[in-house]
Amino acid sequence: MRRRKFIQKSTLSTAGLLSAPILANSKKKSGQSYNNSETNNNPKPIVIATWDVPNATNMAWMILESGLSSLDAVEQGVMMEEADEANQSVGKGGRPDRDGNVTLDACIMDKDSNCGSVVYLQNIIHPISVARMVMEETPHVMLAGEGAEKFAYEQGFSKENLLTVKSKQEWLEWKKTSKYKPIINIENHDTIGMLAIDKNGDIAGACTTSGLAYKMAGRVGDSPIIGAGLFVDNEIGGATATGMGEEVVRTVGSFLVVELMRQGKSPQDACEAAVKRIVNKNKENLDFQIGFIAINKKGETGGYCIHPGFSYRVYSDDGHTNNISASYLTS
Ligand code: SD4
Repeated sequence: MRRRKFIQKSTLSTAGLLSAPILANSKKKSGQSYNNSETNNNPKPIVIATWDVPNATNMAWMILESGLSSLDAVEQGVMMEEADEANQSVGKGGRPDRDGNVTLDACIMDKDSNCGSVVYLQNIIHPISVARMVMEETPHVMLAGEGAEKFAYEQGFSKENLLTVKSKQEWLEWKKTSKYKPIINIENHDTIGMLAIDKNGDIAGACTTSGLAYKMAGRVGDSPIIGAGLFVDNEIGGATATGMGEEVVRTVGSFLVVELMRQGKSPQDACEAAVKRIVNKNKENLDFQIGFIAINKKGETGGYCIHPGFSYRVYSDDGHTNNISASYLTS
């Protein structure tokens, strides 16, 4: 079992958490080489993220520019949204489940196919960093619920009330009718999935969410599930998803996108094919949103969704843009 304590627990504050992962050395299984037909001989940093999250992509870009790894970039990038109380789908301020508990899911994957994940995590503002700790400090991939929370405290994370006044008020309002529709508001959800390539040409990804608003207690979606909400293969590329997690899980969506790229599709075509796979299984009922974004080893990007309204941020040498995703349905 690998146990490297590279952060002094006693010095970890919220501010410390924000900077700690930058200081942490990306690990481990180094020296693994690939016979890679898609070798990028002139790697240029790039970051792509679901939704219009300029603060997140800006942070990731700064980290890539400074020469740190794509793993550091995606972690620090999505942490911006986890800490942003105004984002009610991620981290602090996330909408609670039907019982009023904010429960968070996140996963992270690096260039060597190491991965870590937390599900149903409460009271911790940065589930993505706990997921990274699971990856780096345990022999496991996934920790859930109380065990994940206990592990986070052992690693020096502090306990925090994640239910903001605004999210609590909205939940109390919802409780008056308690209509349980596990259908995402297609205009208003923003699980943050992020993919990045660093100066070495290595790819990493992260995905973090509070899941469906007012979900059943214990419900977990696609976002912390490697292959569903996120998948990275450093030989090929990476993909991540937002939207109705159950449908992404059923098709192992992000893995599917990467495998389609392996078969020769561009990131754009791969995202489209994966969305169409889901559409074909749900022809009678498309009142849910799915959005995929993808990047390949060459730094080409793509995004596609079912309903109009999804966008994704890209930051590269070419600029920092919000891209309106093409969609299967036009209205
Ligand atoms: C989930 N995929 O838990 C997530 C929901 C989502 O913005 O994308 N929310 O199913």
